[in-house]
Amino acid sequence: MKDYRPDDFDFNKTLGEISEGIKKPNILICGATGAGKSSVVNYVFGAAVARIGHGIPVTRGITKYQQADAGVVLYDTEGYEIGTEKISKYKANVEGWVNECRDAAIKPAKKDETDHQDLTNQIHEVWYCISAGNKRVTDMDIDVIQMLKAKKLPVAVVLTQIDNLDAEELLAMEAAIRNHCQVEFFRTSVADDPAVKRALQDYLQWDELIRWAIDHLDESLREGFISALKGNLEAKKRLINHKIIPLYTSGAAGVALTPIPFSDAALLVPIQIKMSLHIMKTYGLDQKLGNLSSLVGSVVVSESGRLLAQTLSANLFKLIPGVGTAIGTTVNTVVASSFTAAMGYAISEICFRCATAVFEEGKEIEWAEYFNGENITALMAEWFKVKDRDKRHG
Ligand SMILES: Nc1nc2c(ncn2[C@@H]2O[C@H](COP(=O)(O)OP(=O)(O)OP(=O)(O)O)[C@@H](O)[C@H]2O)c(=O)[nH]1
Ligand SMILES: [Mg+2]
Repeated sequence: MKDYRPDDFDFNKTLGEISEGIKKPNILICGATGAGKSSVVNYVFGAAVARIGHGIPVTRGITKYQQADAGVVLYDTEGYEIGTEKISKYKANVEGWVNECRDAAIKPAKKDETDHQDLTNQIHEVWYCISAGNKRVTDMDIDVIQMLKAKKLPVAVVLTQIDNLDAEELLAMEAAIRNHCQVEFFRTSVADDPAVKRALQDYLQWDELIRWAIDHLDESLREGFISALKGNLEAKKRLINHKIIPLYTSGAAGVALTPIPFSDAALLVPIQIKMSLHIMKTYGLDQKLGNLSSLVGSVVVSESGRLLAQTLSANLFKLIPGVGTAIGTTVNTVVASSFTAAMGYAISEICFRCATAVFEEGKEIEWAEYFNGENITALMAEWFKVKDRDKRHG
């Protein structure tokens, strides 16, 4: 078997290729000064996505935040102060910008062709922040929201700072939004006082806001959005299982379309490395420690051949239908794709555990205690057993 060594791979370059392949949704963040726009963005995506001073002014009053390694592009509008003449300028600015994006997105059609919509540049959805602290929905808010709706943009109201008002006031604001804006709204607060958080927990709708945001994006833009989220590890796991791993299992099957001798199984290693880095990136672990990528890559490189041999000798593939009799001498499409799927499952589980420990429990962890051959082997065996059970139960 060709001896791959970790030095043969440029892990950062592979991570760069993965980033380039992910389409990013453009989200417009609107609302008055102090409404809590920046707080909402930091809460949902983490502070790194829209760091102060890292934005590019695209037009007067609108700043674009686009980090190379983040899956979303945010357009933050400089808020208006209630009761100033800046208000009408705000609406004109936002409208002008949305129009510009839309015009840039419609490519002139060739003869005999319908207009081709390029998704890249247009605004995909709007989060309109209204502070509950102000206790009212202004005419200005209503006006801008109606303008955006008329442009057929998905608009959600993010009702911010709900820790700043009582239940009765909250109901009155919600009625105002329902009656005058006719858009979906979500109650939020970033208050971090434990007693306030406990009191609010039944009212907060962060998860609903995120679900709305995903549902209103084109399928092709969802991966970028989900990978940019802070936390939300279950949503990330679902994305990995349903979208990311299948990408690589079909790649692996392609390599083995003509069954490859067992001795060439290392041909699958680059696919498995890229898949592993993709999974790691989706959980946000690539941000955590620069050389984690090379650790993960190295484990995959050094373990892949051994794992395949071990999986074969433990007869785990027999649990998978369609492997046939060639087993032992060649790797066919079923072996290649199920081996890759099992490895994807193992890496995803390990990353999930790391991300939970690091992001949710704030622990300092020893990466090698998670990413090692033993853990990968045990989880891969688990994957084969689950497949076998699924098979037997129809
Ligand atoms: N109590 C409370 N205060 C909040 C909440 N969200 C934001 N704030 C405070 O409100 C102020 C404004 O919040 P920002 O997130 O900066 O508001 P913004 O809309 O980005 O403001 P501009 O960028 O100036 O337009 C800050 O002092 C925040 O700490 C919240 O949920 N509860
Ligand atoms: Mg701000």
